[in-house]
Amino acid sequence: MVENKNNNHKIPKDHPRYQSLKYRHQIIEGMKCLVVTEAGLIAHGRGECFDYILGEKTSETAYNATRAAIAALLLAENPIISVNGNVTALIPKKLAELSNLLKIPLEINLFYGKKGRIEAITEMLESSGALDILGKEQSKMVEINELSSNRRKVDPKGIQKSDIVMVPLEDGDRTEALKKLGKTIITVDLNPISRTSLNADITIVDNIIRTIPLMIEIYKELKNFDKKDLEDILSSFNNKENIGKTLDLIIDYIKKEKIKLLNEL
Ligand code: PTJ
Repeated sequence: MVENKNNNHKIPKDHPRYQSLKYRHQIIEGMKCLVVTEAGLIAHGRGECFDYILGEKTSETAYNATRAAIAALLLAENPIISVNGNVTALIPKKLAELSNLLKIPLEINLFYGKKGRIEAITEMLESSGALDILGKEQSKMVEINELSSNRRKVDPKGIQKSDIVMVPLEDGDRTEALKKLGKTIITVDLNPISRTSLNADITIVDNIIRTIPLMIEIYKELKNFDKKDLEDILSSFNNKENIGKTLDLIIDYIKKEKIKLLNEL
């Protein structure tokens, strides 16, 4: 049973939408302590909608993209995982575990730079066990000229010097700007046709709550692979083709739901 501190209503574990409600309330609680921005609630709802029409499970295409992402991160020289409010509120412990295992820093990079948010996110990540957090000291940040949003402020030890950036739950323009700077982009986005999804090099169309634990599992499998095997995984992955297959999955899912509905008539 999860308590919804919002109105003292308890969510029973046997509720058919238990998982979904649990994460909703994590986002709401995250907003109350400044980790999540108000717009983060809307972003979460948009994600839920796509998750619904993907059957709320990791597809084969998402699995393949996640495997390619781990291969790319293991081959990278200066990889970095960019984190925002939603990602932190949804899966802080596993995020910290992934960062610590792969020895990849987490860089806090926010679209909505409200006072107190960086401190709140830092606290949540640190108390979840994250050992290497960048983007904490605004005075030490440098600016990316290609970007006008708050996301232009990056850590010189992180995103600025990175070769690969993982940008989960991203809004529009940053992927394009980072790509202009020659960086390889991995994203996690339930919307397969968002600008970020279409512009990234590796697009994982899945819920971040499933992706991060899966990344840990796949890392354990690939960590002793040699360079050549990792390069083979990467070169056999085609992002555009994979997104196309994901769109087919959505079409098939809707068609199946339609057939079920018509058979019930
Ligand atoms: O914490 P901040 O200030 O950096 O702001 C973070 C948000 C998420 C509010 C900001 O980046 C934003 O407005 O993002 P967008 O433009 O709403 O895009 C977020 C994308 O993430 C959308 O395509 C959603 O479908 C997708 N998304 C939402 N929840 C999930 C998700 N993808 C994967 N897993 C989710 N749980």
